[in-house]
Formats: sequence, C-alpha cells, structure tokens
Amino acid sequence: MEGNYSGQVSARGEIIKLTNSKGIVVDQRLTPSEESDSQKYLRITEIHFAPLEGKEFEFIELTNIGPDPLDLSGIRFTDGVEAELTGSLAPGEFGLVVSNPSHFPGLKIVGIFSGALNNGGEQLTLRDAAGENVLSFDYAEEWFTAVGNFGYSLALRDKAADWSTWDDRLSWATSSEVGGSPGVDNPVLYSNDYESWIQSFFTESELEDPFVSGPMADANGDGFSNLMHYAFGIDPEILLSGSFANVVIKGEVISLQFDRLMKTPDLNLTVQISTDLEDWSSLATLTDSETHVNGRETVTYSSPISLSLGSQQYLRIRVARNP
Ligand SMILES: [Ca+2]
Ligand SMILES: [Ca+2]
Ligand SMILES: [Ca+2]
Repeated sequence: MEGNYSGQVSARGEIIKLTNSKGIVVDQRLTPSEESDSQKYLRITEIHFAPLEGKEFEFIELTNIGPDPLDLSGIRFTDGVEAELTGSLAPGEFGLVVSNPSHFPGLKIVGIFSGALNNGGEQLTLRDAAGENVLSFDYAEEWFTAVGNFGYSLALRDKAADWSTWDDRLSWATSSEVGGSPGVDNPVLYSNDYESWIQSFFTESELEDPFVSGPMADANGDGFSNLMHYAFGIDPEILLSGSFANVVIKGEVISLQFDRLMKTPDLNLTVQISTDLEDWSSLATLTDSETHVNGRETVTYSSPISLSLGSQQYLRIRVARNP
C-alpha cells in the first residue's frame, strides 16, 4: 500500500490508523518505539525564567540520565527560545542553555539562546537531530508564586519520570534557593508555596472552594486560618491549639519558641511585641533555629526588651502572605 502522508511518524511509537473514504478504520497498527538516545536520556531539569537580575540571567538546565555520553549536535530548542546545542554530556552531567554565558562562569554551557523565556509561561520544545520531540511542554507563571515573583527557579522533581509529565505542574517545584541551582542537582528540600502545599490536604472540589481551602478560610474551625496551618506545617484538618508555642525565659531575655514549615518564600512571618496590647510595633529577632528532617524547623524569637525593665510584655506571631 502506498500513499502520501503529512506529519511525521513518532519515533516514540504511536497508533497509525488506516481509514477508508467513509472514515471507517480498516486497519491499524502500533508503530515500534525507536527513540533516539536524546529522546530517551536528555532531560530538562530546571528553568529560570524570571531572574531578579534580569533576563540575561535566565537559564535552562539539561542533564543526561543515560549510561553513556550523549552527543548534543543537531539538537535544538525550536519553541520558547531558539538555540542549537553543541558538545556532549557525560552520564549524569549537567549543561546549561543561557542567553549570556558570562553570567555563568565555570559552568558547562551547551547552547546560547536568542530571545527570552516568557515570564508569563510558554511552550518549550526541544527537538533531536531528526526533528523528533525530545520534550515539548508548557510552563505557566501561576504555577508557583515565588518563581514568577521572587527570583526562584522552576525545579524538576524527578528527572527519571516519563517524558509526558513535563507539562504537569506537579512534576515541578519552587527551587530551594533564590536563583536556583544552575549546573548541579536540584537540592531535594524545595521551597513551599501555599497553593502547592494545600494540594495534599483537600479534595479537588474543596480546592475549588476558597471558603474551604483559601488562605484566610478556617477549614476545621479551630480559630486558625489555613495560612496559619501552612506557616506551622500542620495539616489544616488538625486542631491547632494555642500551646504550640512555648515561652522561654533565660536570664533577662524572654523568647517565643515554635515549630514552623521551612522555606516558605510566599510567607512573611514575624513575632511582634507589645507592652500594652495596642502598639505592636516592636519586633522580636530570630535568635535560634534547628532544622528537622520533615522540612520543619524549631525557631526561637527573642524580645529586645529586657525583663529587668519590669514592664509586662506580650508576644504574638503574625503571618502574612506575600503577593
Ligand atoms: Ca524572562
Ligand atoms: Ca539544578
Ligand atoms: Ca484551622
């Protein structure tokens, strides 16, 4: 059987259907998967699309997850940014595609792109030498507040995941630090954001209802907003009592000690002091923190007002969401 066709038969394997003039399928078969090495092993692991220093600091990080060196010649970005890749990547090695290599001294550069990564999100397409898609996916600004607004990068969680999951928000996270981790493995302790954090605690319909899952809602009616639960890293369905914070007195210094969720760039947590319960302008300073394995830390905030002054003082924790 012969005939003309348009499009390209995917090397990843797909179902090809032969239909007759009435549109009825008369035959179909699954084409064999003959993925190129780059389709199998080349992966985008990090995207920094909104650096605080400006677009010249944007980067896309790639890695070779395969067992052998990977030749990058002929591989290109065709959507989002345009770039020809060069050189090769050893197994496990990272390479960067950047707009200005002088901002990445000492790091391996495998491509220079023209254009810029859109801060509003866009489609990125990486094609192999045969024109086959290695990865093609959309990222979106609204996925993570701190990536769009506070200089964090979009960090891939699992580079061994199936290629089809790259345009799923849940495959990504906010980088551990501002500026991300160009050229090295993404640190596993990602930064949190309220929208991602609540996903584990509410059903799909609850997530659509701001009166249940919104930051100012109090899902379990314990008097603490969901945002407060997020700040302390406590399930919004678990009752928070006022006793989660301890007052510690050492000599003349009064401190408040409590556990909180680490790495919350979308949150502004302060401990305020008042001597009259009206003026809360004073701030306690963070004097100690101890990291725990579960992504929480015990923090100690100390009042600058010495107990020897004899006045009463009140401490309160204030949590606000950064826009
Ligand atoms: Ca940008
Ligand atoms: Ca990285
Ligand atoms: Ca609550």
